[in-house]
Amino acid sequence: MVVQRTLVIIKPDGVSRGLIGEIISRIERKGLRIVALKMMKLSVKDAEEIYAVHRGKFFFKELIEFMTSGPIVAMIVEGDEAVKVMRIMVGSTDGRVASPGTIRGDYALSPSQNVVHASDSLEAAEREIGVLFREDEICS
Ligand code: FUP
Repeated sequence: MVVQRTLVIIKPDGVSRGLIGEIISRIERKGLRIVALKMMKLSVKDAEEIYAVHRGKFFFKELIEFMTSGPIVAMIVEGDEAVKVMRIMVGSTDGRVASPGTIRGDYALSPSQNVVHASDSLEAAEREIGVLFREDEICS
């Protein structure tokens, strides 16, 4: 067993559409553990840090505007191979082609407003968690 932590964000569209409970339920039912959780409004600086790898790409400005457009729910999810497991549960980036049964496949119809974020590697998870959470906010 390889216990990992990953960062999951319910994006502004997920929050405004009332999907917080649904997404948290799926994570808990899977057997993953939420060890930190907060609703917040992302600052432009934090959004740019989380998506730093996309700086300069054609969709970057729109992505930052979207991620800072309303409240989000940020959480740290822990469990066996949590990074990979959450990515599978989230599904492909483009909601139009994400598989049914995944969060994006079931709730998104957009290539950009796709309800959730989940870190794509252990290194990214550690970095992203550091952007949004202090050590004393994590309940282990
Ligand atoms: P993902 O890891 O599936 O969240 O996707 P990426 O890291 O490749 O992209 C991050 C976010 O940028 C996506 F959730 C949506 C947005 N994006 C676009 O708006 N257009 C694109 O062509 C690619 C990504």
